[in-house]
Amino acid sequence: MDRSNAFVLVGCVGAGKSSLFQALFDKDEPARKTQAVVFEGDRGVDTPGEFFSHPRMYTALIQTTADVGTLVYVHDGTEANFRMPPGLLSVYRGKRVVAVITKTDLPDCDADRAERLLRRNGFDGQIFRVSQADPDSIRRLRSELLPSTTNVRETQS
Ligand SMILES: Nc1nc2c(ncn2[C@@H]2O[C@H](COP(=O)(O)OP(=O)(O)OP(=O)(O)O)[C@@H](O)[C@H]2O)c(=O)[nH]1
Ligand SMILES: [Mg+2]
Repeated sequence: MDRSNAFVLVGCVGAGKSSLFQALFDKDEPARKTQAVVFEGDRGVDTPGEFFSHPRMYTALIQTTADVGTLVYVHDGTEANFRMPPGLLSVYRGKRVVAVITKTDLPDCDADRAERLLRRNGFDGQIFRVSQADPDSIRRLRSELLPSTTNVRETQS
């Protein structure tokens, strides 16, 4: 399967990857703890936070995402620390890399702080802000990551 147009969500446990994944693909099952890599056809991949946080899982993460065109780093907007494993982004040279700051609806979310954190750590891609409570924020991101959503439905049915 050609996943060069697909995106993969990576980021810490609880960052909001699966909630975002479900919303991007317009599903309404609540996100449960992700136990394994989840593929949505040739358009998207969701990964468990453990892949990102545990060095012994990097090989699995890198193999899973090798053929995917866009890497999406998902950062919890309430989180003041940057836990991106050193060197991880350089593995993805040649891919489009974007970041998403989640949970902007929460009072302790500080999206500006999160954005500064990413920039300070050398992240120079596009940064999006989303909230599960703001459908427009999801729509904006969907139009970037899934430019032809109608085709997704057609190929799946
Ligand atoms: N308030 C609020 N809560 C959110 C948002 N996005 C996710 N959450 C909550 O954050 C928690 C973790 O969300 P998940 O989507 O399961 O996180 P994950 O990154 O997939 O976590 P793992 O699968 O363990 O790696 C859940 O309780 C979600 O309901 C958001 O935009 N706003
Ligand atoms: Mg998950």
